[in-house]
Amino acid sequence: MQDEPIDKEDILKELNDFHKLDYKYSEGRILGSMCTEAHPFAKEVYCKFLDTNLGDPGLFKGTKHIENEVIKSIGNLLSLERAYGNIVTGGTEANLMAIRAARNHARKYKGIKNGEIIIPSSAHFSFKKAADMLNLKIVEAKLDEHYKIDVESVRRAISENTVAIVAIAGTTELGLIDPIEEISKIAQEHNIYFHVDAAFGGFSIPFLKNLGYEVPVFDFSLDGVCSITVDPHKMGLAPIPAGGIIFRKEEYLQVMAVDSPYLTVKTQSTIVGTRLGASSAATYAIMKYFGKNGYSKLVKSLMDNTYFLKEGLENIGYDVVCEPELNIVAFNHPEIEAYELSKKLDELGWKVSVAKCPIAIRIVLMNHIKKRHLEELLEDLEKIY
Ligand code: 0PR
Repeated sequence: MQDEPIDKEDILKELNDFHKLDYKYSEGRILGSMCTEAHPFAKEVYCKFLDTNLGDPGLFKGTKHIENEVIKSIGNLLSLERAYGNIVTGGTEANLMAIRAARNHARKYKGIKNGEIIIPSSAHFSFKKAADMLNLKIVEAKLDEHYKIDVESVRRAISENTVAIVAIAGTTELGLIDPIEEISKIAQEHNIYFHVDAAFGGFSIPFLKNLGYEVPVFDFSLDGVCSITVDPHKMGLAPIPAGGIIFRKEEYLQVMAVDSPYLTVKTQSTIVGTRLGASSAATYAIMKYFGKNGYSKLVKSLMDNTYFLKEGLENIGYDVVCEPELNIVAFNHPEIEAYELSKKLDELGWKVSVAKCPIAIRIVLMNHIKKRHLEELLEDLEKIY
């Protein structure tokens, strides 16, 4: 740091120059992101709550009330009347909290010391971080031929050390929904904690259902489901960072509680201590502002774009790897290998990502990608073809 203060104008100029190096969502070229530009109203509210700290909720009673209300609303969306949980920094922290709750619960009530978690091989890498931090062994369940968790593989993976089973509602790579209902039954039969990672799908599946799409049940209406991750900063149009973790019972928070004697609240269950109230306030604002109908309209337009892209790709001759269930399309050129194709697209300015299972170009149809961008993309893909 330099000794003397620098003028605001100069600092801003410098920062703007750096910012110019960033890709902008509005350019419609970011095709592999699960985040998008937050809604302007959510950003406005976020700024108003920048100084609030939910780490000491007795000082910020109003903002704590907002967080509780958001958790209640998201819980209701997921068929849970009385929800417990927190708005956290993202899906990673939400999944970490769920697995920590499961581990502590199993340790307390079953005496399990060397715990294992069963996750599908399609699970997001955040579970690897959680297992590493919580000293748990990962047992990977296989996928079936449709790239969804194989139910029998889960059954076989269960041992006396299993502390949690995880399934995904909206996989990171393909946007697929695992057979949650069947896994929920297995978890119940064996009295094992069941966590659903709906970081991506949680803010769209309920609305798709209302719109009449055929989507499987994935939420708390299934008795075996103990917790669900659902991220406002993905499909919820809230600013980053905003993840959500919803628990069915308060005891899952209690088994994680540590004493925080000098604070206004005497125990804390979250991973993070000092934490943003702005994320809760912005999520509250956007959920009220959109309502169910607003989100339904948004999700419908994203699904329309998804089918538009899928059909466009098939018309040119690309192979779409699976029927999209949510707003992700994964595809391959019949001959050009996916990494090679992604390089060619990159040279044309398109920022795509490559899925690993199966290897394919993956496009997440978020709100910043408009029909005109897809038309341009299809034109480029036709030239490459
Ligand atoms: N669970 C699922 C199913 C996810 O897809 C993700 C992230 C997480 C948990 C973790 O969430 P956080 O990243 O909020 O902690 N999925 C995206 C991914 O890894 C995140 C992402 C977003 C990546 C924008 C790139 C990007 O530009 O692909």
